[in-house]
Amino acid sequence: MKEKIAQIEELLVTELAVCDSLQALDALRVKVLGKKGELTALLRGMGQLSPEERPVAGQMINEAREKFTAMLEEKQALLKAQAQEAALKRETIDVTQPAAMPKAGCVHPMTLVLNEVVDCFTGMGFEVVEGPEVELDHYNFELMNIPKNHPARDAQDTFYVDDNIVLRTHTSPVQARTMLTRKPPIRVICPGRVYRADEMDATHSPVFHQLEGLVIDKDVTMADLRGTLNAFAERLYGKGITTRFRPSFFPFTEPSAEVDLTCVACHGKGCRVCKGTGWIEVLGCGMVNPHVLEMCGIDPKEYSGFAFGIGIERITMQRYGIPDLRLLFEGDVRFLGQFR
Ligand code: 2NL
Repeated sequence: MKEKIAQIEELLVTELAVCDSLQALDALRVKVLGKKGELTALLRGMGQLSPEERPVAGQMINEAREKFTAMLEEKQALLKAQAQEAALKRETIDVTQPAAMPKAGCVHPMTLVLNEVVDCFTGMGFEVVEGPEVELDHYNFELMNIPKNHPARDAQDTFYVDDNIVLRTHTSPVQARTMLTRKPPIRVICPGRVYRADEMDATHSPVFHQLEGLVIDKDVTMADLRGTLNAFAERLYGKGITTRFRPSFFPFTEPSAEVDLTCVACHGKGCRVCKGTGWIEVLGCGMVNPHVLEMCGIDPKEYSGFAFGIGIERITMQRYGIPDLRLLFEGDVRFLGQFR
């Protein structure tokens, strides 16, 4: 019996020495101490012993069981400690490594320009007003003196939601709403998205951005309009930049003008940018048509006003030399990343 136990111990010692995982250790435990294990087999074989031998053999087996169990547990503790150490090593974070910098975004060129234009006018005492992009035909067209059958409200140009509702084609309806709800003096700018049923190309988009301005007070004249726009031109483009007014037509202003700015590239000498003229077209404006004032609840005998409309895309493209409008809408980070 002693010999058999010694054999099992020898086996256990040899296998423990090469055992390198908790699973293998458990298999070894089963092999030695399990129900069908080697030591248990000795216990079963005790029936063949004489009654005198049995208690001695039983005690030897029990002592061996305790000893083997202790050996297995010692090895288990060792393997667990090794496993934990390996895990710690694997999961170590080097807190002294430099962090990967997060990618910073940047402001869209349209927003940069819009902010500049808005700052320029708020600096002169204008207030920013916004309004709905889905608008009643009445505010978008009727109040702007664009009667039924006027070419500007042709289905080719306007997105109709239904007979009475359109996607606004300019921000003028915001100003119409302002006139209807406030008393002069009024000094507002209305920036926002506007819609025209155009095909997308280098200079057209079905959605674009406008900023309109409106001033209504007693004795407002074309000189005030010119002075305001000259101040805008100098503030945005620098000293020495001035405006040139050319006669034009809009249904909502009378008289109306297209406004050119001294070419910023050549300061009026004539170059490729201004096609040799020394001037660049930037906006449309005029004195508010008395009929428009009247429809918007303002007495044209008491008050007069001027208004202007600026295309933000056009100013942005001029400012940064952007050749194609689509670059402003595509959101390509290779393009946008240049404006930081
Ligand atoms: C352009 C022309 C313009 C206006 C917009 C306006 C608004 C009211 C009354 C009268 Cl409430 N006029 N807005 C006036 C003249 C021109 O825009 O070429 N925009 C890009």
